[in-house]
Amino acid sequence: MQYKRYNKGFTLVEVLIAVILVGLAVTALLTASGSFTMANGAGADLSTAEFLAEQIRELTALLPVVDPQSETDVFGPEEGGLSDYDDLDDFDGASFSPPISAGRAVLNNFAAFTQQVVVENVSAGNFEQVVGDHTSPFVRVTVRVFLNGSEISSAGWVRALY
Ligand SMILES: [Ca+2]
Ligand SMILES: [Ca+2]
Repeated sequence: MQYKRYNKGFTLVEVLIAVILVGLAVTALLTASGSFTMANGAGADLSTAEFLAEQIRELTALLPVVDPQSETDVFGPEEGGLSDYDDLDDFDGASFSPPISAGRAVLNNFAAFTQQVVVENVSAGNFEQVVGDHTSPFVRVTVRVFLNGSEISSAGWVRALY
């Protein structure tokens, strides 16, 4: 007798359990795709930050480590502003917000980002050790990239004077 009842279809309890299971599965899927979207957004910001640090690297790559005229007399900018910067240490302490491109163009599309540049001399035997300005032939450049005031990426590299 009882097996006939099963053949007639699903009981209310079975349907309710199925509905709950489907609901749980959908919730899990939505949660997973939500965190995926958030991770994707953070990834895009990080890619932008790396791109912006790379702009500074490209911009300064062809500049001499010290000023062509004053050489090691001055550490920092001898000239007025960004368009006149012609050596690496001119960029020490510079902060660009909106950030700039390798061609020194203002990148208004990335106005929420800031590039901060630090240029320091480091010991020939240990690039982690900062020494006095112009007292070693090695210079370390650090670019920190901020998004809305929070640092999200940084890049550093070392250049040699000779
Ligand atoms: Ca200069
Ligand atoms: Ca300089």
